[in-house]
Amino acid sequence: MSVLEQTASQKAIDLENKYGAHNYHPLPVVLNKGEGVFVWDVEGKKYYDFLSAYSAVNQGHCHPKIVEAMTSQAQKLTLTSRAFYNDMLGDYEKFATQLFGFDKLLPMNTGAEAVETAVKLCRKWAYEKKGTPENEAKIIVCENNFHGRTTTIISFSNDPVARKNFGPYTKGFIKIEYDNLAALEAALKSDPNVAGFLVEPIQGEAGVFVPSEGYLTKAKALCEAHDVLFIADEVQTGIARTGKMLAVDHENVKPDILILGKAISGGVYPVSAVLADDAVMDVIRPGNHGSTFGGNPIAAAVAMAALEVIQEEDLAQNANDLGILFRAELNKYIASGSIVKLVRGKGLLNAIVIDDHEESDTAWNICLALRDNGLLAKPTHGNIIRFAPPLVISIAQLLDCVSIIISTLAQFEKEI
Ligand code: IF1
Repeated sequence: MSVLEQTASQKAIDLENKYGAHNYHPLPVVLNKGEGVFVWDVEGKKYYDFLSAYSAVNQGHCHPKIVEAMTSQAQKLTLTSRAFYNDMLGDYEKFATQLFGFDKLLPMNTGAEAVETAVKLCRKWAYEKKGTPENEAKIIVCENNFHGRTTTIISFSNDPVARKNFGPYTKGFIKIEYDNLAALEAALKSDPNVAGFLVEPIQGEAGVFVPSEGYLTKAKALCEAHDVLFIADEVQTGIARTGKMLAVDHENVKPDILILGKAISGGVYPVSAVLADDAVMDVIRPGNHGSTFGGNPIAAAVAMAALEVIQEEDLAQNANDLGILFRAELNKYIASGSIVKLVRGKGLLNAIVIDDHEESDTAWNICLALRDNGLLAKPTHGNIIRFAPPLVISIAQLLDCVSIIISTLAQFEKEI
């Protein structure tokens, strides 16, 4: 790499450091092109993307069908607001509600907005349908959850970095241990004003924690028994990431409220959605909720194309099959090495746990070395590295990535 080329990366990094808020600590790589499972940096180096923008780019970078949907709609009509109808939203709502099996869809833009929408919907349902005294509704959430960054959402986070000094916090949330049905039952019994249970079918940010077999089924049954809404946050686990269209599909559980985001647009445009049946969604009346961009024509066109790609390319099956291959290959390495404690995940949402203390920078250094070896990944918490490639990855590409990961890990074996 010549000195001139090197300044291209450093220039971009320096600009962000000088003019951008420091709300992230990115891996030092500056990307300017993406295609399928690959991204390129400003020096022209090619990488496998093993983060997929936190599972927003399940269909692969710049998927031609999704990009075409965006560019073609962008030349017709981009935004009307919801003050008027547009000719794309109804088709999208019909397509998505039939695909996921719900009566209605409320369109928003980011995952956090969709989670906030679900919280508001659940509370209003409780007051107007269940007779909960106003302002008394409670929503059960899990320890180590990640549902977004708004003030209400971080009010029920237990991550001090995401929460501290952002108070005063929103009330009305009860925290329980994840994957603990007894704790859920106790919380349901503890307060007649519990309105909902908000849960990630797999806890992504916490470190890809897959709950016990049957947890979602029994949790939904407990909610039903207590007339409480089961709210599934599938922003990260949805859209085929875990080997089914939705992670709840592994147990054939239908949530009362379904939250989608990220890959519902293939990472081409901010799109999120909240789906529910009429018995819940009909508490929302004109003026109760909305957003300038929610349900805009581009979002509708892009989301339909992105969801069609998932179906046409059978990406859920690919995620399922290649996830099994990935974990099998990593487990072979783990049996022979010592630096990795375990690999866990479902479909192509996986993580390895480095056998080191939480505060160590080993996972970070491994990700720097992976970058040098042509694969981009990032630690979640401390010693956990998430691996989540686009679902379009082929077997040959996956095996190529496995050999990059294993040869990189081997560089660190003696360091621990
Ligand atoms: C960041 C984490 C992942 C999510 C679930 C809602 C949202 C997210 C299950 C909110 C967003 C993103 C946010 C991004 C990094 C990334 C992330 F590390 F933060 F936790 F994926 F694990 N529900 N997750 O995972 O959606 O508003 O971002 O569209 O904030 O650093 P959003």
